[in-house]
Amino acid sequence: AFAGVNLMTENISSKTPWFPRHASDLDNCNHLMTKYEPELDMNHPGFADKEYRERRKQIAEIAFAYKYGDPIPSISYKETENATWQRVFNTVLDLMPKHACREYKAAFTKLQEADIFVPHRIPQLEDVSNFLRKHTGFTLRPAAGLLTARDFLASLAFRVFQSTQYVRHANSPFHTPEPDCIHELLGHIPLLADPSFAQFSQEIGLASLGASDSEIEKLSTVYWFTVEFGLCKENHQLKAYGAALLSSIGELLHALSDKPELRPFEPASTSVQPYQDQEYQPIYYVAESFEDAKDKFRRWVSAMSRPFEVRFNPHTERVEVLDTV
Ligand code: TIH
Ligand code: FE2
Repeated sequence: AFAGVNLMTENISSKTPWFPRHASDLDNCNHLMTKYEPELDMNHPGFADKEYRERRKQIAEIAFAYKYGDPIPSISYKETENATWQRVFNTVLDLMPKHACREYKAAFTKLQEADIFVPHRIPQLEDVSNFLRKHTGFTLRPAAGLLTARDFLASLAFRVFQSTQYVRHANSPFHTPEPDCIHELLGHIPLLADPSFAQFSQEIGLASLGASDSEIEKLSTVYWFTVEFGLCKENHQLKAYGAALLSSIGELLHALSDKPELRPFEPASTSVQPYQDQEYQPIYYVAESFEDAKDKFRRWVSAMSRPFEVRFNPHTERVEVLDTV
């Protein structure tokens, strides 16, 4: 596929949407989807809580000010915020042995050994970012809230994960309608430390660069049903690997009950399945394994229409564009 490895730009037409070429360009990939913010979403547990909204805003300011290369500022979390973390952390500890996939459990143990995952305090993103860098080369950037799919996926191409830093409302520890740092930390971080999963995440990101709006929609739907809500098989048993399941005990138990419909992960059909982003999912997709999901994903992506290919150069943190015609 990378036949004529001549770096080029001719195949990028004026119709190709802008995309970041260097990790520092991610400073421009911070557009938010505001519909689930506590200011606008009446169902958000913080909608009527002015103090909560102020706190969330104060923490989000850090993300707006952040620039490539900065260390991620540490937050001095309040006792109530640490207590919310502790409640979720302890339920994850209870449920993980039986319900989480083995890659998640292995990385979780490493995070405990590194003293990053402890019950009484929320980990700082800078420490987590340094941990990930050592294991898979992923790093974190602070995000002010739910980003547009295009911006969020683009960062994955650079092995950068955009992470919120504020904490869910104390009244609703076991499910929140928008991502918060407990979701990022307990849901996403362990698997981003797994090499095979990190590779899968980056490939979704690479496929999104310069893609059309409808392709972005499909890629974010695949992301939704895998990285966020994916189930997989392990010795004929069903396990969770999706971050939104592992950070939400409410939804995890729902997913593994007999209520939802389960279907085999198949990118062509999964990518066009409408999804539920406010309540528990009625449908989940089951992967045979990460390797199998990756194979299927690669085959599906190669049929996408983009007239160029991209490759990430980790030495320069640059995405190189390759001619494919
Ligand atoms: N519902 C998840 C949780 O409670 O942890 C957070 C979200 C992930 C994706 C969308 S909302
Ligand atoms: Fe997420």
